[in-house]
Amino acid sequence: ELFYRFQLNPVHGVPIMKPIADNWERIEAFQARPDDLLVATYPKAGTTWMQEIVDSIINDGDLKKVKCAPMHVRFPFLEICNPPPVPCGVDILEGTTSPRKIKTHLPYELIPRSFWEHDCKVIYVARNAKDSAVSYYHFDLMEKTQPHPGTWEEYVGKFLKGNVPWGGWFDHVIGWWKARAKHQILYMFYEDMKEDPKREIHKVMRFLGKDLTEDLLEKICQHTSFKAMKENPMANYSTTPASVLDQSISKFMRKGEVSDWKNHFTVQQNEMLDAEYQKRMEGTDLKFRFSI
Ligand code: PPS
Repeated sequence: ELFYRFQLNPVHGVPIMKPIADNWERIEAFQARPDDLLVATYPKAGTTWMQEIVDSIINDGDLKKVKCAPMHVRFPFLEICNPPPVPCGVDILEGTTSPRKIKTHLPYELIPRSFWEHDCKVIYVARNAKDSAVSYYHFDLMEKTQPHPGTWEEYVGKFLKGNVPWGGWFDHVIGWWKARAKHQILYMFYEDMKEDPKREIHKVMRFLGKDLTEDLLEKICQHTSFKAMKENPMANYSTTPASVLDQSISKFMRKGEVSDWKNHFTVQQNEMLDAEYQKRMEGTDLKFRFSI
């Protein structure tokens, strides 16, 4: 079988899946172009949702274009790397015509410097730690290349220690938050997007320098709703083989809600996370909502 659950190897102290760590020199040397657009997230923060929004805006709401190919083709994943013959993200991107749309889960410190030399635009999406953990746990059960999450109890421990692919949630959201001072970064929150999708899509539109009509905005809202994306084979990863993403275990478009963590965290696990949150967020002006 081509795919198996990879080990995590540290890259500059961040646990990264082995094939990505093995390819690190090429990822680090990646050549960005000034008109590249990066969507950066900690895993499970709403990456795919933002990607679909961005692609819809860039294509002026022309859904025929947006539905032309699965997400990973329209919006390649920068660092992703599997054993040959599957091409790595950097190979795919080198052969992609501009303007490129690029997905990454890399923490700010690991982004290839070329992106900053060209002052590329970045949209970062952050989601509260508890819902991120729940979503990541279910994903790791069904994503067959990532380490097995173990029990939920075990997973909460690993998540808090940052011993999961792409490292710790706290370092990630804080690192990108601080980076806003230096770069063109639009920092978005999953909870805001759930609260008022049209308001948040409008923000993205402005950041991309677009000015779409109210009707088109409405159309994009509909097209990027959880229900529509769950049913859209070009957005729901149903084209990915079950040997990699086994959606009979858990759907990629699983629940799409804020505060599902209340159905998973025990009182004690919740207190543990709250304590860590207090400690780690102190001194930052970054705030998350755990319910809306
Ligand atoms: S990945 O693998 O990191 O790219 O995953 P990512 O896309 O970041 O996160 C998947 C979670 O986002 C939810 N999702 C949505 N929520 C609301 N609206 C829309 N349109 C939407 N699309 C995806 C998806 O259901 C996953 O969250 P959970 O909580 O597991 O349902």
